[in-house]
Amino acid sequence: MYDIIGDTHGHYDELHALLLGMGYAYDAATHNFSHPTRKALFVGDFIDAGRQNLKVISLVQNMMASGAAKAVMGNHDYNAVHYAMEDPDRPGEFMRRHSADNAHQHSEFLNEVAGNPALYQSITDWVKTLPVYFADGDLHVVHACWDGDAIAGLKTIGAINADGTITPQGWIEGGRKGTVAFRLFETLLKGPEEHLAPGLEFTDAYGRKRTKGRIKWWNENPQTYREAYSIPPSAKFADDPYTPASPHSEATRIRDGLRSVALVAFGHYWMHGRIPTPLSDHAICVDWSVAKGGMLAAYRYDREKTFTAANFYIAPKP
Ligand SMILES: [Mn+2]
Repeated sequence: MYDIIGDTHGHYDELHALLLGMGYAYDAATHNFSHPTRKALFVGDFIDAGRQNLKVISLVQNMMASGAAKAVMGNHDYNAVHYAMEDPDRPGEFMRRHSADNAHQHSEFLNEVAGNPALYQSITDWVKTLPVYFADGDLHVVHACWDGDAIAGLKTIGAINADGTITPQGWIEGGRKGTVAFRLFETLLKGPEEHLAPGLEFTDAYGRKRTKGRIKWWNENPQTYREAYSIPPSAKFADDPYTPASPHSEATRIRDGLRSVALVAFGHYWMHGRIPTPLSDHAICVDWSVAKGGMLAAYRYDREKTFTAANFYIAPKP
């Protein structure tokens, strides 16, 4: 069955150790891993932060080509395509701005492809072959947030194909702020935010006043604001009883949609702690922050009906 592997962010040595530790065999001649009975299933975010972006990418490419792995696209992978893509309406400009912040976030990857435009192009072309979601039986996998309405909506407007890959039109609309496609891709790949109930405000880590909260969409029945949104403990209302922001709350809509989804696995949320645990019987995050001093983790799925902490696997230190 599937070994669901968290965000790698250019950390090849940890990935190599993780796969060896799970019983995958490495073939140095082809730079490929395989397992007799299992498949790797990557939740995306292969690049940025770490210094071994190309080794990670080429391994995932080889594993997918040989049938040893499947993968969904992460927001860093998605951003890489827009960063490299010229805006058809504004020649000389790119779909993702080459601002100092964006360039910095992407710098380790850009350094590795510098001077090799053919390789750079081949990698962004490969990212375009990745679907934005994956489902097999009970198991549903997406980089940041499972939202069945968003997936259906992207199909309806022609932004994704039946297999979950992004259409040429989807790539263009997804890069334009204010479009439906932009918002729906952001939900799936970066996770949803919404305005808090009127009057609620908190100060974020950068000292900015915020009235929007990042939804902890996997919490089925949040009792407090802290359980409903990622907000700092300093927020005065963190432990107040939670009420939805509005009758049409985005959080409520996504939670309602999850009732028809048996199991959901995702990355993206930079989990912390020494021992990975499921978020609930039905939800796991496999991103345990290898790129921020944490660890690379996998969840070894065997078609169980509920997730269990015992099935998490952590890479030995390489
Ligand atoms: Mn991410």
